[in-house]
Amino acid sequence: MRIGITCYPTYGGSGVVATELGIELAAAGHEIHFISYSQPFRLSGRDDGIFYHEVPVSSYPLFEFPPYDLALASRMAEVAELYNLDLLHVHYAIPHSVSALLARQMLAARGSRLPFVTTLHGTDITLVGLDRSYLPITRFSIQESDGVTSISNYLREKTIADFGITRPIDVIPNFVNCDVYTPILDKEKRATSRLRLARPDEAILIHLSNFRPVKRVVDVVKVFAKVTKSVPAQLVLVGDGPDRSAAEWLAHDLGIHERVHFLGKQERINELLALADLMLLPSALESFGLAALEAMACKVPAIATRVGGIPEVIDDGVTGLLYPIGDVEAMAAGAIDLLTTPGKLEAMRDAARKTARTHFCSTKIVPQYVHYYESVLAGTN
Ligand code: GMT
Repeated sequence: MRIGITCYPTYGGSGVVATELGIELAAAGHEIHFISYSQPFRLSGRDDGIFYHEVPVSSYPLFEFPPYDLALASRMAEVAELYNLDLLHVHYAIPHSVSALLARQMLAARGSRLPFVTTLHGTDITLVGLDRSYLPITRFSIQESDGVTSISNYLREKTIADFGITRPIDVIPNFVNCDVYTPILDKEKRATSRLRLARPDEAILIHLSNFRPVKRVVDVVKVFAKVTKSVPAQLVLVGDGPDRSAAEWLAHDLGIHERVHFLGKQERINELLALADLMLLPSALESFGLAALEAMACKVPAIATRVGGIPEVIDDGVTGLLYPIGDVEAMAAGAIDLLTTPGKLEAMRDAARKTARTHFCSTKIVPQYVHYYESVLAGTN
């Protein structure tokens, strides 16, 4: 198949899923065309079968807000025609599904068919999409999509309830490449690599996000401050965003800044995750929690919140621990218990990897997308 993919190219879960999907589909022999305002950050630019088409957005003194959604629709239609695309797959409804709808209409007027699939990821439904200025058009473009998928049951139910969507929505969960996101089996190699971040007797806790308010990064530092009073440990924070400075100041004010490492945006996240003992993910909401899944595949269980789709990924007490939002006391107690009770963390590490492998490997999930595309093209979805 020749598939056009549109996503936000920046640091964010929906862009990660879209990019990894494109890479997997290309490896399976499909031709993938990314259409976005810049190259998705996980694309190397050298992958066979993957093409990138930039969307130029011209400015003009009259435009206070240059209309990206229109430029995107034009480029989608153009790329579809030039490269004979079979379908478009857009990730994150706003504004991508609206642009895809326009592109489909433009091509229909020229006698060509361009069905599009919208994948709902999270804040497009739970936050931004609910804003009155976006809700009617988001609802319309979801309803009019040729196929709609959601990354968790939670998000599917939420979309139906809050947007009154009546067309079918299929759940295709997020996935991870279990050969790339994998534990370091060689004990000596792992121990040597960990020395870059911690002493041999110290635990490594990790957080990975875009540091938006919904991630509650300040809670990460608060939990760690309590853990480090009982257990020798280092905290590694990967990513960047609006709440980074608040977290940096808190680490400083609590006098733990020498044990808290803000690494910023990193490329080989799999290698960092594999060095950690535990992930901290105290988000106010996650429709799925891709970061937790990536950690689990590396044998790193997460201390997380019982919100949104997280319970669909983490089995509380078996593959991680779940707590109410903001309960830093309990999260710290859970982490300390895991790190100090002999055998407990090891059992959870094994269970986390097993769940990732059994339910969420790309080898299992990507064929579901291919099957879904086929049903959209056949009009049977
Ligand atoms: O707001 C974000 O966290 C980014 C957002 C995105 O779409 O880029 O992430 C959402 O999609 C991810 C990939 O499907 C999910 O793993 C995240 O749980 C989800 N974030 C939220 O629901 C807050």
